[in-house]
Amino acid sequence: MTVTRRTILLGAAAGALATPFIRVRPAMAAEFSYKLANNQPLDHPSNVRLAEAQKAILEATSGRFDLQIFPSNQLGADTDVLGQLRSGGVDFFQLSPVILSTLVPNASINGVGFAFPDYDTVWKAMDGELGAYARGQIEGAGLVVMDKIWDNGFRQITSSTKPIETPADLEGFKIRVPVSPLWTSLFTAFGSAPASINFAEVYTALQTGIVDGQENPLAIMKVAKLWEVQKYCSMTNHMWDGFWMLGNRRSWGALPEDVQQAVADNFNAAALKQRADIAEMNGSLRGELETSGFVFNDPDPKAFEDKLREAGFYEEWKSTYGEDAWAILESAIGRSLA
Ligand code: X2X
Repeated sequence: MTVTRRTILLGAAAGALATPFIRVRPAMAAEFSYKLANNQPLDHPSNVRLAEAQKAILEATSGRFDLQIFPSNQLGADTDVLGQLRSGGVDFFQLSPVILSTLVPNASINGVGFAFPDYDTVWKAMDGELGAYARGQIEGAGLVVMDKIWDNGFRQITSSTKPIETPADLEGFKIRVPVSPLWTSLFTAFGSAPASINFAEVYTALQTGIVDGQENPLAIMKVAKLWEVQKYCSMTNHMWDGFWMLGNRRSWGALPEDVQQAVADNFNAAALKQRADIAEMNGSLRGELETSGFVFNDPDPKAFEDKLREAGFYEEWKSTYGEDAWAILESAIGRSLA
């Protein structure tokens, strides 16, 4: 086996190299040294802004609070790290609400297919009533969550075999989805063959042909170098996805109030900067990814939404989430889905 940067990262993903990549050492041993994990590569805007937040918190607390950041699934795949967060092995974890639904079922409501038309609607909803509803559910499950959600982005479908132009192109399509009932249900409604695979394994799954496609926002495709193992990128915008900043309740409770404040303020401020970074990237990424080899197409989203409705997808999820949660979603987007 040739050792590449990728095999090293896979080793890291298995926990072999549990040394934080991003680290500014405090002058003296900090009173609180907390671990933060996420699945995003080091050059994703999340990790760029987290590195700044780490410094800012160290300064604001006069060196009392030191954040150790473990990007790229260094501490394990998402569903494993969620367990570590619950037990306190990890103190903070940035996770998609849609994956979080494996623990907090209604947290995935922002991921309902084709619900959000644009970012204005997303931020109004997630900084407003829909976000408050989701955070209430998360806190009810015993986790701490910061107010501001970070951006992952609008998700697009890539394939090694063909562009996705119509819903019929998804029939029988072997596609990787993150581990979550909502994702599996969405692609089952299209008649695809979805495989639940954690992000840590996605590049290899595509490279070895376990699946023919996957779906992610353009920023993830860039930092994960997915053009190396995929050819077509179809701009379906089928779901908006973010990352909640989650905390272990005991770890959080052990911090004095002023330290909690410094951490929360800096995490929330970093989230807003990260949103702006992704918005800026969105302007240039398509061209960049085209240069790297992706072939783009723009399917009509309406046909895909209609197909989901015909398949009973919206009715099913309305009854799963319940009338109250569904009403908050529909009011946030200003239209009825089911
Ligand atoms: O796993 C994915 O595809 C990713 C990186 O988008 C999420 O965290 C949901």
